[in-house]
Amino acid sequence: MFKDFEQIKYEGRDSDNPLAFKWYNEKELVAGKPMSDHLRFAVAYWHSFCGDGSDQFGDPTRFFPWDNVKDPLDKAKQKLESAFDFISKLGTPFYCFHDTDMVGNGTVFEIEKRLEKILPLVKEMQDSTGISLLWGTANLFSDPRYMNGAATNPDFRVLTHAATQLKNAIDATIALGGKNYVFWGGREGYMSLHNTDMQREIDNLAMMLTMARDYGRKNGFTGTFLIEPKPMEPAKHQYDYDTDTVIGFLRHYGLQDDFKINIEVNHAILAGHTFQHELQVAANAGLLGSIDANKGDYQNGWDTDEFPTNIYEVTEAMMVILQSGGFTTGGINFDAKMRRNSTGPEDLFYAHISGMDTFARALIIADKILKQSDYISLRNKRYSSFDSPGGSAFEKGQLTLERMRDLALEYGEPESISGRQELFEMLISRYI
Ligand code: XLS
Ligand code: NI
Ligand code: NI
Repeated sequence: MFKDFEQIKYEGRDSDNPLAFKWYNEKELVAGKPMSDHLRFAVAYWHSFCGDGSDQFGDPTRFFPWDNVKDPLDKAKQKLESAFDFISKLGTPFYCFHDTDMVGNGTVFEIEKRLEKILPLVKEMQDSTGISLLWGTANLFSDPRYMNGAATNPDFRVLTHAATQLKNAIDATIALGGKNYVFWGGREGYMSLHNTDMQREIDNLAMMLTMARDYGRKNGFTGTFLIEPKPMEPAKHQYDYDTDTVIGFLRHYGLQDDFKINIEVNHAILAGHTFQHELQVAANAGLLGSIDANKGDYQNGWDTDEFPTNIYEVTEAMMVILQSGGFTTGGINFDAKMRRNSTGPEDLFYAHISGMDTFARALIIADKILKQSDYISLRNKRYSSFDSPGGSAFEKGQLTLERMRDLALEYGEPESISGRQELFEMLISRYI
């Protein structure tokens, strides 16, 4: 599928070549590390090698050379070869997949058999190309058996099938040396509270995640388990609503030492937050794991999963990521799809090159803002009164309300101090 393309190279910002990087120069050092170590890009198997452009209103607009191959395993092999050819030529160090992206749908036991057969080939591909698995996951939302949820289904028998797929996807992730294992709770939520025992469903979700954690650890998985919050779609309400909700859930059920958060830009927007907000909440809790990079649409209310191009939004994000110390096992997965009317294989290159350049450029800008501008010191200065004897006694828990009243008397009416939001924004625009 991609045989007419050559290795994508860095040509610098003056290049006119759409099949070259203008900003992403993997070896270039930023904040003491090569760009590739900061960004840890991954290609998503589902959007790139399964997404055919179809939507609720129309048939496929994109065709793959393996579309008419009958045998599921032959199909999986052809797809695998093209996928690794694309990823190698693009030069991202990682990829991510759902079990069914790789081997197609079927009963959980058919998926199990096909996975068993294809895994040695995937391993070979990884070894010969040097591409690694950022995360694996199970698709527990597409098959009709999951229409009422997977771990939160009211029928226990469905949970046993979900668990089978989950076990096999964890096995596959371990066999392929995956750095993380992701849970996106596709249908873990409800459509109507009238027919839903919410508490029981959430308890059952936690039980399934606990079993997954224990199974993974027992079998040598040393990576990170990740939960990817999303407030809605396909369910009306999803239990992993946003980062704060997931942090409360993880702490309540004692999962916070093994799980972190995988934050997706468009999901943050659907939850009524900014991407920056979700990243900061996760960073505060020490649970910022990985990100699903894309771009939402501010004029509508669904997950459009566009490729990221919003330099302002991504710069804000990179500032939080840099300040939190960056990724360890996580990275930047392009959970993004081309528009329905982008139909050629070259479009898949353009989409990824543009997304990678956006992040690379934002990384450079964010590093400069943090290092060269007054951004950090201006922010710290707003809190400097907490370094006074009174303020620091308060933060250490040494004051009472009575003593606070005495201090109020002593200080007198505080003069107003500007928050200077426009100055902060000016700094960011200037460095962009
Ligand atoms: C869907 C999710 C999904 C997860 C993986 O909205 O983003 O693609 O990332 O199951
Ligand atoms: Ni995602
Ligand atoms: Ni999404």
